Amino acid sequence: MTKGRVTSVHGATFEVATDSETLEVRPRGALRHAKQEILVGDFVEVEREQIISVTARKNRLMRPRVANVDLVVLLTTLDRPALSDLDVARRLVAIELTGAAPLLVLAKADLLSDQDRERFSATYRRAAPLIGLSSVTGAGVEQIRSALDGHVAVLAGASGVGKSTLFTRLTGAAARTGTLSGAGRGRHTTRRAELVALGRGYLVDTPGFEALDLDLTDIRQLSACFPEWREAAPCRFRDCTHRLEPDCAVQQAVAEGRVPRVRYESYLALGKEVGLA
Ligand SMILES: Nc1nc2c(ncn2[C@@H]2O[C@H](COP(=O)(O)OP(=O)(O)O)[C@@H](O)[C@H]2O)c(=O)[nH]1
Ligand SMILES: [Mg+2]
Ligand SMILES: [Zn+2]
Repeated sequence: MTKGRVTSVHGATFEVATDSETLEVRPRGALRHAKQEILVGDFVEVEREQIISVTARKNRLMRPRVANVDLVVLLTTLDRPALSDLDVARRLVAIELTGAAPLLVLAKADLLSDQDRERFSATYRRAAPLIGLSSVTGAGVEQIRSALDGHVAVLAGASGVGKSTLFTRLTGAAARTGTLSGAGRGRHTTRRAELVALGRGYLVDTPGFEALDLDLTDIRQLSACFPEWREAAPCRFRDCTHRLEPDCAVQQAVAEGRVPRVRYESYLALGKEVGLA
């Protein structure tokens, strides 16, 4: 019996990378009959060219459908396209909810002044680890490469921020552009994501979170997605929602400028957006 990781799926055939080789295998009949879903990223056990079991996942993304994602690299720009703090906050929350770690990348740094970069960093450096990137000059590319090493990572971010360009710089391969529609391939052709080997890890060839639904039922779930709040001293109430409660350390930190007001406003706006009271 060998263990490996599913890196791509073609029809009923799964490519599984083990420590020493890549296998082309099919699920054993019992797995097929149990309608056991096997995703790219899944760890599986293989015996006699058949997948005999799927290891429990630590997480899964819905878009693209990938299991066991360690890191989501969120690209954002200040300009072209213009920064939306609310969009960045929404995407950071979506990443947090998957259980993957976020890496925030300020892309197209070649278009920015030092002042621009410092302003962005002042707002976001406590939200997630932050790297500046220019795919034009190459600045930050190797730093991103080392941050990804050994992990399964997905690139995410709004259209036009430079995901495909970064993917190509990192892997040397052309990135996929998302879901195909029409144009010769038949309608509703959905590509399956694949894992592309990168150092000792993998980069998913399809960007993440094209559609964003925050699946939240409680304001405290949202609150837990803002690491900045954890850094502020404890509030008077343990279940403080950091809105109108007295002696709220978060509101106080915002008032004193220790926590960026922009991030607090994004928190309030997202709470309203998903209808959390
Ligand atoms: N100035 C500048 N332009 C970039 C950079 N990275 C990508 N672009 C350009 O931004 C546009 C969108 O890039 P693309 O990789 O397709 O973005 P995606 O939609 O996120 O995949 C293209 O015209 C790229 O040439 C960068 O670092 N600096
Ligand atoms: Mg693209
Ligand atoms: Zn509070």
